[in-house]
Amino acid sequence: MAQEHCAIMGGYLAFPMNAEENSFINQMAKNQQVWLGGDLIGHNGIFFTSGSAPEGDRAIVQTFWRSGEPNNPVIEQCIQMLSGAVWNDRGCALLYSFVCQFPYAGACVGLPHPAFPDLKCFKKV
Ligand SMILES: [Ca+2]
Repeated sequence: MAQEHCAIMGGYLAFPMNAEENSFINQMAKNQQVWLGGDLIGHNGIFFTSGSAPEGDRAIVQTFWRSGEPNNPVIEQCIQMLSGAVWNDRGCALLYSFVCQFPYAGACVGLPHPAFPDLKCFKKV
């Protein structure tokens, strides 16, 4: 559902590709739990990005799992960010806020953030 909501607005579920983006998404989320655009559905136990990012889905290389996570690949197939900008695998059907990422600057007033010269911007929904 979060994924579809972002798509309607022309974006996709945000996913951090490095520590700086991870921290920035956490700031956008006001340090609260949010869904990230990653899951392992149909990927043979490997987490992939999801959500129709322009560059396409890809295997997630750099991770920020909370200690002990991911801990349940059978039931918890989506990724949420917890307070502290650490990740937890979680059942995809649960309802949480989420952060959309947009591939062009005009989608977000006041963005992109100076740290993202590639014009990606992020928006909490
Ligand atoms: Ca978990």
